[in-house]
Amino acid sequence: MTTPTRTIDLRSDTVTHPTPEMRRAMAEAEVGDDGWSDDPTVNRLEARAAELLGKEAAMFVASGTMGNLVSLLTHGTRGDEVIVGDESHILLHEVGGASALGGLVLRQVQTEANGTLDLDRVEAAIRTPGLGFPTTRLLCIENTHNRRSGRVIGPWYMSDAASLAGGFGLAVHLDGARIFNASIALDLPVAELVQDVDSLSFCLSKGLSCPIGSVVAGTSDFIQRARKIRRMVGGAMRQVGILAAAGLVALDTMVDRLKDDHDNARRLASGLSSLPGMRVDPEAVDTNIVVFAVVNRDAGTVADALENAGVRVSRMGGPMLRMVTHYGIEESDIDRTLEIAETVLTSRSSAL
Ligand code: TLP
Repeated sequence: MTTPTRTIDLRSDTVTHPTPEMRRAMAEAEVGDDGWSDDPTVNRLEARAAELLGKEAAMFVASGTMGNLVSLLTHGTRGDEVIVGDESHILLHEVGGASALGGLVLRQVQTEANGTLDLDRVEAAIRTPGLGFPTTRLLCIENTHNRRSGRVIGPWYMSDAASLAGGFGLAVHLDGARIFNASIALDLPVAELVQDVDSLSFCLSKGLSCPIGSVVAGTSDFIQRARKIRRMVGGAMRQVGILAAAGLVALDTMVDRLKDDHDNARRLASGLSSLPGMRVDPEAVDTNIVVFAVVNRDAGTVADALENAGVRVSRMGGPMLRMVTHYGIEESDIDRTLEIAETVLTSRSSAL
């Protein structure tokens, strides 16, 4: 009997499992009713996150989607306009929640190849005070940028974007689901990357490997108002220190190792770039996400063939596929992935 080989799951860093230390901390967490702000472990996580991010306050939420939704609903009210990138997660992957639940209008600006929004285009999208226009309330930036292959955006851009927005009375929200990846890639403290934004959310449940959870941060006033919105959307939880305990372990033990994921992603991208029928620029891989195009073949069929051979990837629409490196994926898995990809791409099967 042959031993079955392990599937290499590169669909996302959301597939990560908690570390043994997290599981222990979760089992032993001191808890209370967070609906009454009584959970000491949640309070510790929120205080620690706020300190790390250099913000006045922070709040635990169930997911990145909830973090963005609550932030947008705290910034704006029905009929207000929010500027988002046309390739942003908020626009494309959050079920239109800000519009459906909050009545916010999402105004799209083209996303550049490096994940930024061109500031001249942003300025052109900001409404003048005319009677017939919605009020532009907020500018959203995503760092790292998911659909732009995990590109990082440096503090210089954040500062220019914030001063443009501030000049027109707009706030800035950062979808920083993977902001710790950006901090590691740029070798800058995370607080420096977020100092110019009014609010941000980051995920504990992606590269940081927690089972559940994200954190929203901003001024004390913002977080106080956001707590009310969180409750409105059903996100006030009770003995949630069980989850926050994993978050504390993640902030202590899982940030520095993101560098391994970035090295593995670079190795993957450079290997893929030498295979026939793949279009990928290894220089554009800053962090743990490799988005690439399949040329002259159907991307869905290639994804299925990879999966049958033991490598799971995610589809990004059209010819685009995505592989994401994370805790649990080793250098040897990358080499195995490249071997499998080569076999799949050089196969003469008519299905491909
Ligand atoms: N992204 C997921 C999918 O939804 C695409 C993934 O596999 O990458 N902001 C960004 C930039 C994200 O990439 C994600 C998740 C979220 C927000 C939402 O986080 P969750 O899944 O916790 O709601």
